[in-house]
Amino acid sequence: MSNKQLGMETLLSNPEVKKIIDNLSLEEAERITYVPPKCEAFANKYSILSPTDQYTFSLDPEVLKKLPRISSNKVQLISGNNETDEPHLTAFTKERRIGIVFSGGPAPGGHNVIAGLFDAAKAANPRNKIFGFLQGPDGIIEGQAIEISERLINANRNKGGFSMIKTGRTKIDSKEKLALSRETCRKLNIDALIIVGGDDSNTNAAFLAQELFDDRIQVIGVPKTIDGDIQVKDSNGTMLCAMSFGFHTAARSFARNIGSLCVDGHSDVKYWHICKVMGRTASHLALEVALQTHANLTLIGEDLADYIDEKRLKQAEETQEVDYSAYGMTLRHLSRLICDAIVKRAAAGKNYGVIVIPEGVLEYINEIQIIITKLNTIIADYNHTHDKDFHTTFPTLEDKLEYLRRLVRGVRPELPAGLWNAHDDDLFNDMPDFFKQGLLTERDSHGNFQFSQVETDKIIMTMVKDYLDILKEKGKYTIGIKNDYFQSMLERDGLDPDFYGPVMFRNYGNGEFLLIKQDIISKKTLVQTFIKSGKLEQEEELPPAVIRIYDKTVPKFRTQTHFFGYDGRGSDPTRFDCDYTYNLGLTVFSLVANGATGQMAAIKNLDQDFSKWEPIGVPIAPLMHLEERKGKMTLVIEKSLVNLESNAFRIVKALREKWLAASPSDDDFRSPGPIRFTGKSEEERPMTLILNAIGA
Ligand code: FBP
Repeated sequence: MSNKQLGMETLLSNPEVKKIIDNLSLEEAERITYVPPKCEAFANKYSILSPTDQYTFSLDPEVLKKLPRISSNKVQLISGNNETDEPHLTAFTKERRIGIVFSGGPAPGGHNVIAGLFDAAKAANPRNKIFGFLQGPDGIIEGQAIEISERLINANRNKGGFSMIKTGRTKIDSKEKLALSRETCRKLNIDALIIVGGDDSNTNAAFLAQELFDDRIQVIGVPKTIDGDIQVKDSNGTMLCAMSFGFHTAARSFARNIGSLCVDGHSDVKYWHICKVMGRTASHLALEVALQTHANLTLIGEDLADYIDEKRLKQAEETQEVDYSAYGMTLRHLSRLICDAIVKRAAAGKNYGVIVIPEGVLEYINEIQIIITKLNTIIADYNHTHDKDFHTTFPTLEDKLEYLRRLVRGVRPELPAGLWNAHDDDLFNDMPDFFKQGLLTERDSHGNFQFSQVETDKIIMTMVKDYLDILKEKGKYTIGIKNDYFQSMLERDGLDPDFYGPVMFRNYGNGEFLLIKQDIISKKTLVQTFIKSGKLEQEEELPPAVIRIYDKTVPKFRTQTHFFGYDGRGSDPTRFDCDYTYNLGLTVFSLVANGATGQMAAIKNLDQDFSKWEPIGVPIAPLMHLEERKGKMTLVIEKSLVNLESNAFRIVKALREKWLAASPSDDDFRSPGPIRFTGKSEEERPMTLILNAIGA
């Protein structure tokens, strides 16, 4: 130890050290001072709502029955005014107590929703109070809330996460929970409840709006989810809400890292990077990542569901039969498609690359979807008829499997006939344990299957590896050798390439990359081929340069797996998400101050320049449809999936071969770079939005 070493106390109190280890990084210190611009309507002192018949929806009859109080809501246009009449002034500036809650997974920008709401509420009446319910809907049920202070807001402006009040996934779905929520609102004298959440949470907001209508408690939803699957169009196809908040940031965050993996792969040329990206059902995030990075292969779940096996179809036509298995993707077939891509790149000398797999891809594989739906029903049935839930009663995989076996033997005759039969049991038992475990994993409080808990990538890639081994044995998976390289390596050792080349390669003299003959699958068969051709004597050895070249044709399939999800959800928001969420917060206050309920705050024209953004209120009830949840048909907001007719998807599809780059030309990767808060180098809106708006 040196004598000059400073004591720890002195070191820690050194101003330079203090600055370096401060919690607030330089980037965040700059972030919290950013003031998002306001939509034109909010540049005024007051805002008013105008219900419009310009946008119409078709209502599911079940909605009319279950949500009569809010089912006739219309789209509300919002405009600003610096002067207003007395009744509106009184209503707008009335003292209010507004509660806000985050529900579901975090999404970048949530803090700015609160900031926008806070600023607008205080500007309308400084006595207005905003309460944040803690840890999601549990905070409402249990009456746990904090008053949001200016100090708290200022420390969190433009920052990622939901850490200010945390979040949770509880659903307010029973009479008891509803009664407790009502009690909390009454105790706190809450005038309006704001639910910031995804499709399920906004569904919940609609039911709360219905239930709390007579208590005169307004309920407003805010479209949050990195999955990007809340998109609202009216029945004429006019886009009212093009994207939930958080999507842009999460996609940019994943793309930045996947872009770096493209660079790494392209540099050390030995790994296939397998990147699973979040998105429980919809593949919007994977699609945006594909556009941002040009990864070699991106699976889009919705595309697989639409898959038709032309070869099988043709065979069936010839035999005049109907082959139902030709429609829709199987796991086996999917693994074959991935192998095809890998084999093609290897033939062009590229035994490396990047594959993007959306976490919800299995939902689009027919055989798996059927198993998931059956298990949903079985688990829901068990929970419904027993005191202890399925997962507590059957803690281990073996316990669960035993219960399923009992079902085959008919222990629950109440279940639909043959719901779980011997065929299902066999199919299920053929799967690896980790997959079975994943499929049996606990459903979330909304009854959703938790795809993030399943090692989707492992399941697919295990099958890919197995099939690649078979292709390797058949001599079909081989690394192409650049012709120039072959020539120079042999000439360097004084050998004539034209003497050896035609014996070894199936395309010698034809093509930039030479492919080893299919029946040369080992050094032994290489030697035998030369002996057979008369260019090598028995007992004679092949020159080392030829052996070295042969070794280079033998592929090793090496993978590195990565999961992108939670990192993107916790990322600091892009400027797009900062501006979007702040204006959503302002919209929320406008809806509340103008007496709306059962509406979702939204910003129209997100695909256009900020000057064209229009705050609106979207009625939640018409967005609902019936869907299977926990084994029952339930009214929920319909998720928006990737539209296969959209520009964004069609472009990705058209460029698939180019980005696969299974050709002598270089890879086509694109590096999106980090999320940048300042400067002009970050695109202003999600690429998907910009592309889909072209020509619309
Ligand atoms: P929300 O729909 O609540 O926004 O959450 C989306 C999501 O991030 C999915 O992409 C992912 O499957 C899931 O949350 C993971 O949930 P959990 O946080 O419970 O692991």
